[in-house]
Amino acid sequence: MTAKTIEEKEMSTATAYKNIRTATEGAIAIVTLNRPQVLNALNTELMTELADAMQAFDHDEHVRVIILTGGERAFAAGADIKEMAEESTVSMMLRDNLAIWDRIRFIKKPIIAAVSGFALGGGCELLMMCDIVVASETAQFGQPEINIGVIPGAGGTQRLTRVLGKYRSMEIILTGRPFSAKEAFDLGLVNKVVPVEVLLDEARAMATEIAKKSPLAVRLAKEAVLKTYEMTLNEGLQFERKSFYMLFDSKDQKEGMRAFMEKRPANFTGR
Ligand code: DAK
Repeated sequence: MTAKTIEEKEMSTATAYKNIRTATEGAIAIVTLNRPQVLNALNTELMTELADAMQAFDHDEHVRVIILTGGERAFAAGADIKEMAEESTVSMMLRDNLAIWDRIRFIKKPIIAAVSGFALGGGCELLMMCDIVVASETAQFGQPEINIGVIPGAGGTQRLTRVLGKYRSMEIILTGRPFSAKEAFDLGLVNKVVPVEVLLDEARAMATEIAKKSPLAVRLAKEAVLKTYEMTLNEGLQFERKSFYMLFDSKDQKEGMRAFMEKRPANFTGR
């Protein structure tokens, strides 16, 4: 992959979105949050566009991996406080933004978050809906909702606790304190911390590696790992076994195993 920037590539990619940018590079789709003037605050319009774009890439057979990123200063500084400030319980319930967020939760293709700068509140929750997180050394994480009189509302209390355990998660959510990329790495919240200049290249390298695999196997592997959160060990093991057996009806399984025996790289077609 050349060091071409996303911006350069996007000049040839026309999109109708106002708050995000999208581009494809072969089998990799890149979605960039783009409201820099408010540090990519996640308002309803942006979240709707994000869910639309993610779903479109999920249905696009040429795309195998999605990278979700923001700007250098902010991945996203949370849900848009100005949009929410005067809402009531009823209006929040009627607006039902969680339904939009859920559309991202159900994306079947792997999503790699490439995070630089602020990833706070809903921004941190958004990256926790991704499957792999690469962070720049300047990334800053946190669940600061407690500072504005609310609590995390898009999965923070649940997903952060599953990753960090009760005590560390409790401290982060009750104090609202931000934490660095290094701490996030030590806590197991991010896969890798890299200099900001190579953040996207690192995400691309991971995406390129995953894009070479059988998309069917990748899809079932993602589904099986996520089942850990919802099933008992016994149910999860049964789900895994059935998914494993299912793959033996695919051309990719035959191709993968034959390629191994013939000592050549496999060419997976997703069939
Ligand atoms: N919302 C709206 N605008 C924001 C924003 C936000 N979250 N974060 C920053 N901005 C805006 C600022 O207002 C400012 O705009 P202007 O005043 O210039 O018009 C601009 O971005 C630059 O920000 P600052 O001037 O504040 O920049 P600083 O470098 O001084 O500070 C900061 C950066 C990130 C530390 C600070 O902006 C900050 O503390 N931001 C708020 C962080 C925060 O509290 N985030 C959590 C929000 S609550 C749900 C889904 C999601 C959620 C809940 C439910 N459902 C589906 C049910 C999520 C909730 C949240 O995320």
